[in-house]
This record gives sequence, structure tokens and C-alpha cells, in this order.
Amino acid sequence: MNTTNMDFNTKLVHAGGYEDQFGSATVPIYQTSTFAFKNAQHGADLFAGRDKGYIYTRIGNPTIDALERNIAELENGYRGIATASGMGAVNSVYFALLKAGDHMVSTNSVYGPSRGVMESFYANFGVESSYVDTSDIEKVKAAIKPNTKVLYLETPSNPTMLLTDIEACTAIAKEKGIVVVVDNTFSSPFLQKPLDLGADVVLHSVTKFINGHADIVGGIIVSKTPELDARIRKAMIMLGTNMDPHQAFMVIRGVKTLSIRQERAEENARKVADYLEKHPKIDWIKYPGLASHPQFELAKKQMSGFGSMISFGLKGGFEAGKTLMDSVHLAILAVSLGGVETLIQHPASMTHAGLSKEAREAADITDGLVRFSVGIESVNDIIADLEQALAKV
Ligand code: LCS
Repeated sequence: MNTTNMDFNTKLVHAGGYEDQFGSATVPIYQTSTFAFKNAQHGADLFAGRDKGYIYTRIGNPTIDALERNIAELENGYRGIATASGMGAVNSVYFALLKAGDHMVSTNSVYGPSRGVMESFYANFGVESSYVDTSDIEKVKAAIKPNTKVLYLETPSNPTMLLTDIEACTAIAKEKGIVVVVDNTFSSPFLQKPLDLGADVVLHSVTKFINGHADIVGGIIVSKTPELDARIRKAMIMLGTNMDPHQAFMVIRGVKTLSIRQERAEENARKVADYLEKHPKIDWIKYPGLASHPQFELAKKQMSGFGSMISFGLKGGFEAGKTLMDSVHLAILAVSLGGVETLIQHPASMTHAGLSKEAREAADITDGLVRFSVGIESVNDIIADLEQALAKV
């Protein structure tokens, strides 16, 4: 089925155009490592690209392919590259686009390991990187050097919930031939389409909203052009960061309900944010859907909704946050986000513990920051859980 001119919700269910030889209504799991050639010439033709078909699962597989085509359509890109994890996607992109002597400018509060791997590994190979508050366009401009090759943005950022103006950043990068990569994990294509705003590459930890059920780890990269797709695909194949067919099957199943999950989660998050903002024990709260968010206007312009991620600080600081996390019953005290279940975590001691205290403070990841991923449960129960836990703070 060709869904090119159909709506987003139809694409979620059908995009990719997979057609099964037996008419299976869902994409089957081709759980195989390798594919038989009809004869020696067929094998040689496949390797030389003279014939189309599958060779080996690290290079390509029908189940993985179906997912790659589906997400590429959702992001309005050329093609997807599915990876073993979100970090597999991040590393495939870094590896493909950067070499010794190059420089990358990145959001200062990106997911901890997306920064950590640059500073502790790529630096050994002569790749430089700078981390700035990309929500301030002047800081982005000032950080660009003659050897800057990649502008890597995460918006909303993890866990500070600051937004970066993708269109404005892209305009600056285009003049200088810099490739713009956006980690769209926190929004998913349901809320934000970075390629439509001018970015060149979009990536995800599909572990989060896209799969949505906290039952697999995975990643995906979507490029705007065949050239970028070819460069990154080659890196993925050589690094071996490919997804597994069973993982792809799970994500294909998960993504079909992306809209209905995210609609419900956002409806809940708006109520939770209103509740928290008025609570006397809350010091500050960042949710793009609150008029108090410093980039409320940008959120309305760049995103089609405000999502279900909230970060907040308690007046009692770190100790109060710890008591809150130990007192909730419904919210699960766990890292990750974007699933059907409500999760709560403490970035300074968990997801961003790998960064130095100075790096965390410079990125506004304070010791008291609590991150809340609102799920699709009844909002009455989510708020009642917070109410009883905050009473203990
Ligand atoms: N990008 C973002 C924005 C993320 O939040 C994560 C994981 C990754 C990339 C890496 O994806 P993974 O390899 O885990 O699939 N974020 C996590 C988090 O905030 N808590 O636990 C994992």
C-alpha cells in the first residue's frame, strides 16, 4: 500500500509498503542471519548491487527494512537505518560524519552518554566537541569554528526540557556546510519533524515513545538525502550497530499506537504540570505546555503538542527529591521514558551521573532536578500518587 499522500495516523499503521508473499497482515519476523543465493552469479550480483535482495542480516533484513521504511515516512525522510539501541544510532552518526580534526557543537544537556562517548572516546581519535546552551542562538553562533562539521541538537533536551529553534540553527549551519543532526527522542515525529524544519538527519532512541512499551531497546536514524543515508548506513554496517529482526517486529507493533499513546500521555501531563506548578513544595517546573516555560512560544511554533515529559525541582532540594522518589507507589522509580507507564528518576545520580558535577551544573542539571515521564494511566491516580508522596516530603 502506498501511504505517501495519507495522514500521519494511517502511516503509523501502514507506512513502509511491506507486501508479504503469503498475504500476512502483519510484518513477519525473518529471524535469520543469512539469505541463500540462487547460484554463484546471483550472489555476485547482489554483492555488486546489480541485483536487489537480501544478503546478510547486519546488512539488511525484510523485517528491519519494513520498520526503516515506516519511520522514514513518518519523519518525511529518505530512508531509515534501524540500530541495536539509541546509542547505536548516535554512534553510527558520529562515526560516519566526523573524522580527526573535525569539531562538533552540541546541546549542553544532551542525554549523558551522547556527550560522554564524545569526550571519553572520540576525543582519543582527535574529534573535538563543544557543549553550549543551544536554546540561545547566539551561543550556537559563537561556538561554531572553521572545522565544525556537525551541529548536534537535542530538543526538548534531556532532562532540562529546554527547546532549541531547529529552523534558526539550520539557517546558520547551511551557510557553513555543517550537517544538522536532531535527536528527536523526546518528541517523536508525532510532535516534531526536524527534517521539515531543515535538519539533515534525525535520530531516536526507539526504546522510548516510538516503541512505547518499555520492552525493547533500539534506535533509528533517518536521513534527508540518499548520500547521507549511504554514508551512515555504511558506518552502521561496519560498526555492527544493526537492529535485530525480533526487535524490529516489536517496534513495528509499538509504533502503530504512537498517536493514541502520546495524545493520552500529553492530556495527563498537562494536568500533572498544572497540579505541580501550584503545589507549595515545588520550587520550579519545566513543561513546554506551561505559559511559564521560557520557550512556550517556540514550543507552539515548532511542535504540534507539548509532550509528556516534565522536569521539576523541590524546595527541599536533593533530600526532598529523594524522599519523593522513595514515596511514590504508582510511578515506577526507573530510568528511560516515553512508555505507557509513569516513570520518575533523578538525573544527577542516574542518567547524567557519568558527567562531572561542573558539566552538569553548566548544563543546569541541578542536584535537585527530578524527571517525570507521564504515562497513560488514569491521571487521577497519577496525581493522587504524587499528592501522597509530596505530603511525606
Ligand atoms: N537519546 C536520548 C534523548 C535518550 O534519552 C537516550 C536514552 C538515548 C539517546 C540513548 O538511547 P538507548 O541507547 O538507551 O536506546 N535515554 C535514557 C534515559 O533518559 N534514561 O534511560 C535511558
